[in-house]
Amino acid sequence: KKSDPKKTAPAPDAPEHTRTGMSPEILKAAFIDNLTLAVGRPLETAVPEDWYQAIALSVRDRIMQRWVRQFEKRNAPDVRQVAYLSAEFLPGPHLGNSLLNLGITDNAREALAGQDLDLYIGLEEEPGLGNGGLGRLAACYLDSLATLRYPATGYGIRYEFGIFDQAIKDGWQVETTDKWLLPGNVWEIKRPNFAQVVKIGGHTETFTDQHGAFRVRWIPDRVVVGVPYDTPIVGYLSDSCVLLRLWSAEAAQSFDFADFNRGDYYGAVEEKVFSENISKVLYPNDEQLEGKRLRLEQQYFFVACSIKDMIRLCLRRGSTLERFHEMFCVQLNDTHPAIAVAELMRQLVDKYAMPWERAWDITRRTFSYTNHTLLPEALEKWPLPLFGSVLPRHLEIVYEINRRFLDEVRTRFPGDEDKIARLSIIDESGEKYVRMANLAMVGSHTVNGVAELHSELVKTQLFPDFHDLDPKRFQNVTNGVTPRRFLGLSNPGLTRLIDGCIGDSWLSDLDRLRELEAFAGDAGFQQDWMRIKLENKSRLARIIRDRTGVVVDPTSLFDIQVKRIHEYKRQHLNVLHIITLYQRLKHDPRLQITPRTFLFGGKAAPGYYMAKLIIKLINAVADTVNQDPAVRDLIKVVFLPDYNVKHAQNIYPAADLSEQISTAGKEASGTGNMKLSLNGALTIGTLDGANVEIREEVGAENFFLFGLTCEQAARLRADGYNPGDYCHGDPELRGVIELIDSGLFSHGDRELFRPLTAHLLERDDYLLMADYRPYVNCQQQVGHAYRDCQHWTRMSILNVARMGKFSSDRAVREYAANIWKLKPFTPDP
Ligand code: NBY
Repeated sequence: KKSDPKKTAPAPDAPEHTRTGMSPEILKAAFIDNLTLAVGRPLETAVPEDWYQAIALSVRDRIMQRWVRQFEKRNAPDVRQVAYLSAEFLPGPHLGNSLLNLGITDNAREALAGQDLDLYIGLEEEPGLGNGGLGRLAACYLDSLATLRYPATGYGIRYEFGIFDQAIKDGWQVETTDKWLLPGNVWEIKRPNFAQVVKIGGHTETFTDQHGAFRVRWIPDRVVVGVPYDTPIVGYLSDSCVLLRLWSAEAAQSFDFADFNRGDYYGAVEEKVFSENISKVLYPNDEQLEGKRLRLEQQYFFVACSIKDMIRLCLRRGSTLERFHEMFCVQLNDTHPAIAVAELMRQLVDKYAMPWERAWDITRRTFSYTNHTLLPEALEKWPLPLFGSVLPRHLEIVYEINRRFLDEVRTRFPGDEDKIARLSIIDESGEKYVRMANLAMVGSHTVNGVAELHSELVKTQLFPDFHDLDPKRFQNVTNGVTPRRFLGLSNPGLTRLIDGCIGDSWLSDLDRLRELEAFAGDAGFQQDWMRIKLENKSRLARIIRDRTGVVVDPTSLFDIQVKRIHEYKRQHLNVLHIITLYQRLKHDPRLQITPRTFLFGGKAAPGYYMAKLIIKLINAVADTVNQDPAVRDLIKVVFLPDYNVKHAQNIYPAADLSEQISTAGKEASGTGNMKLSLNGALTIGTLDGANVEIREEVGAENFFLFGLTCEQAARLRADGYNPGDYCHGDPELRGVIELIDSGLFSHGDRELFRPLTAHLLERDDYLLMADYRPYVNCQQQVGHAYRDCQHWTRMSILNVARMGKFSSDRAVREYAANIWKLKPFTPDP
């Protein structure tokens, strides 16, 4: 056994500041101080919520110490930092993770002698400021940026209401508002002194300045104030922090604005309410755009605040804006912040009177853009009249950017007007739109996809014309996940076992997990491995029972699909398999199958009818199957409501099988696939997104592959796909569809699921019918493999051992080296 002493308590020879204030004695004093001074509670009457606050504040104090100590390093003249612009961040509860990253979990436990730290950690409401993978990825990257000591800020929106809470009533999803701020948020610090004023609407005017130059000014019809709230994020066993700076909209109080509401008190109040609307609520759509004015205002609001903040910092450090791109690189997390391209141009040209060419050069050197989707319905475009009415000056700037860009294109491809129409930032094929992806492309020096396959498709399917123009601009950075939260924090049992085997440096050097390969065949190690998985499953079984009333057997195969509900992710293909097993058990009362627990979790966009119907179908099948004595408890189906980061942390460690079954070519990367495999689940999956690379890493023999490849899918569609043929040619599949249509799962209602089955038989955009038989057969192999405990465990160990590549540390290093050209801080002496 190797051991690495720095894991829990900083070693005696660790840098001074990482040692002080971390002992159990000092932590205890800090908890009590904060309980008294900040929470204002006598020890005797303190309730768990008070303790949570006191502990969290004490932890925040220690993070702030690191933040302040870094001030000079951060502000040194040659330091370049990355601004990660994202409309979404899904950090998950902070306390447990911060304790882990500071290396003081055990000391805090000792300081609380006898009290239940886990109870306090469990009280924290998570900031649900994102929809899914994209928001969670941003949070993983902040963890890695801090851990690897890169200078960075995450800029986003402090939504008052994050992603809705999901309840299930009568099998249907019901949404309620997420009130994450109600109990207060101890992690954030309001910074009113760095507030920014943002203009919206109105018109533009031209004028001649004192030097006789032709200039434009924007006369808005509204202004709002953006107030930043800062949450420092500490790195793992690092003296480094990054900042998550989220903007909240407030009314402009002192702004002497037009005279229409002078003396009009109620008008002024209305104005206030109006302003605050901007950061009120997160749009709960993933992969489906909602062309609402308020959404565009949100995007512009946080982007304008963030760009102005960067300009402020640049000038405060004594630099001129000529060097803006040397001080900041800005990563656009999808196109949601793409308006930043036009906003930086506006600032440089209109406000700082820079010549266009110079400003454009700086802008192009500043931005890079990450694409997260190929789905056409998810590509952002704004109707031109709407765009112009919210951002009149930006529309002019976009036109000018486009004019100059298309002039260049014309000289390279003379006469190719079709190409020009495809490249144009303005879609003029019918009703006119501003294409945000084209704006992001034109305004960035680099664009990247999020998995190798996806990055290829970005070049060949999504932006072939841009690729023709400048292939060097295209890169791949395969996504990664933080092993701190998703293994160290959420799977302490497995973490201890791994520590005991290979030492504990793997948590910040995930490639070292490879050393586990040597133990994959070790009988004793396998025993421990299985015992921990069973403990994790038993814990999840209790949570399932408490939250849904369903009793599941922890020794059954835990077959898990947790992610947003979407047709392309094919939760309903999973359901077709469940019904297949059900049908077999009904036909043959003595059939032996591997006992399974099917677990689903995920939210549907509130306006996405088909996704909601899929949730209803899962619950309907669950009700029928779980009750039916003919099933003999061999299969259980559970829909765990309100899937979020907190629940995910309980689910991943308990998974045996990870369902990654999207139609090939549709899932950009996936990150849940990585988290599940990192916790020892085997994957059943298609060759889509990062599944391809996961399979490459873990070895084909440790991965259950099925289904069409993306080339085969394309060919099938091109040749004229007829889903009905598959159904009629496969009696078992036909039986499954007929069973749904019979009303068996819907109290005799034969119409309820008809839209779903009809779609599968008539259109089947996501090729479920074509992939059904390969999937069901592959699942049979899974069931069979699970019966060989030793072999399964060996595959599980090898999956974990080979997950090193999928650390967000690797991904962030790639961004830093290849895109941002960023250097980490040197550690304190
Ligand atoms: O980004 C996801 C991809 O589907 C997944 O494959 C990938 O691993 C992950 C990280 O790269 N995309 C995603 O989560 N997208 C959204 O949440 C989202 C949110 C809002 C909007 C669009 C997409 N929107 O248009 O408002």
